[in-house]
Amino acid sequence: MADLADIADVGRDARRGGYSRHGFDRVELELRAWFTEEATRRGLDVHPDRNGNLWAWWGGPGPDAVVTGSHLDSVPGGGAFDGPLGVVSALQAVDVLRAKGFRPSRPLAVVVFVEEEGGRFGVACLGSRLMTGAIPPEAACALTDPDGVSFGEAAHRAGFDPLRMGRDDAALASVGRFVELHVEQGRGLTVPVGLASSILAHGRWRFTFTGEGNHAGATLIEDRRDPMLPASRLVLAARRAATGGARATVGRLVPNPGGTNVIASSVDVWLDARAADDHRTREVVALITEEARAAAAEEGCEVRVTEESYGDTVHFDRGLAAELSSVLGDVPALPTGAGHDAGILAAHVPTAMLFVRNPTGISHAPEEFAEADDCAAGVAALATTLEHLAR
Ligand code: HGY
Ligand code: MN
Ligand code: MN
Ligand code: MN
Repeated sequence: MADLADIADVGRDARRGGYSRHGFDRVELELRAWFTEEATRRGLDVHPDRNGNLWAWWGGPGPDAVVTGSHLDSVPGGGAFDGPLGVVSALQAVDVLRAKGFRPSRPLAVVVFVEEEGGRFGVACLGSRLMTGAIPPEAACALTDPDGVSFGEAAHRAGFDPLRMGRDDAALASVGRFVELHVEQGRGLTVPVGLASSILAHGRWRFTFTGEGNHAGATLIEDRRDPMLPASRLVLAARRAATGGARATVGRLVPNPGGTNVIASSVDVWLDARAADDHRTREVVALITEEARAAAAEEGCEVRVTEESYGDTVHFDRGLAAELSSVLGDVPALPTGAGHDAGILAAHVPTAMLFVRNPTGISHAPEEFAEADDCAAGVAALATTLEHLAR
C-alpha cells in the first residue's frame, strides 16, 4: 500500500534535518517516479500536464472530474507530512474504493502539483499558478534557484517544454471539484479530521539593501554603509507590525558576499506577511516597508522592494464544505494561515480541504507529525468524500 514510509528516505536533509525536496530537483524527480509507479499499479493513467503537474486518472481525463491530490516538494528542512500526506492518502483512498468495488460515474484523478512550497524558485504554488494563469509563464520560467538555474531550464531538463507552459484551460475544464487533504498546520482541531473554511491573505516581498562592502577590521564605524543594519531593523519591524492576528516573518536573510570578516555590500531579506484580509496585509507590509526605508536612509544605504507573490484571502466553497461536513458527520471547519494549491484552484473550481489533526501544530519543520490513527481517519474521510462526489 502506498505509504509515507515508502519515501521516508527520499530527500532527507542531513544538515538541516527533515526533508529538502524541491521542484524538478533530483529528489523530487525520484518522488514523481515513485508516484507514477504507485498510480500505474492501481490502474490509473498518469499524464503530466504542460506545466509539470502530474495527473493520475481513473477514467477521463475530465470533464467534471473529481480531483484530489497535493504536492511532494517541501520547504528546506521540512516535515514528512506537508504535501506527501495528501498524495499518499489519495492513493490509499483509491485503494479503499477499488476494494469495495466502487466504480466512479465520473472521472476521478489524483494530482501532484509542482513546486508548491516555492522552496527552490521562491514563488509558492508555482504549478497550480501556472495552470490557472495566476503567473505568466515567462515570469515563472525566469525564476532562478540559488545556483542560478531557471525554472524553465529545470523544467526543460525534466522533459517539459517551457514554451508550452501557461494557463491550461483544458486541464481546468476537466476539474469539476477539487479536494485536497493536508496535515493541519496549527492546533485548531480537537477531532481527527476537519475542513478548511478560509486561507489568510498572504504574500512574499524581497527587500534588497545595498551599502558598501569593506573590511571588518580596517573600516571605522563612522565610515560604514552597512546594509546589515537596516536588514536587522526590518526583522524587528516585522515583529512589531504583526498585531491583531497578522503574521510577518523573515525566515531568509542572505548577506552578500557573506564573509565573517567582511562588511556586506548588500543584503537580501525575504518577508512573508499574512493577515485576515487584503487591507490588513497591505497595511502591515506598508508599516514594515516604511521602517525599512527609514533605516536604509539612516545608514546611507539604498533599498529596493519587490513583491514576489501575493494572494488575497481564500474563502472555500461554502456549499461544498457544508455538503462534505454533513457527509462526514459534521466535521468542524477552520481557517488556516497556510497557503495551498487548493487556495489557487478555489478561484476556478469548487474546492475544499480536509485537514488531519496535528497534535503539536508544528509544520515546515522536521518535528511535523500526525498520529497514524488520525491519518487513517483522514483516508477514510477522503474515500467517503470521493465516493460521494464521484458516485
Ligand atoms: O507558505 C505556505 O503557507 C505554504 O506552505 N506554501
Ligand atoms: Mn507547506
Ligand atoms: Mn502543503
Ligand atoms: Mn584579509
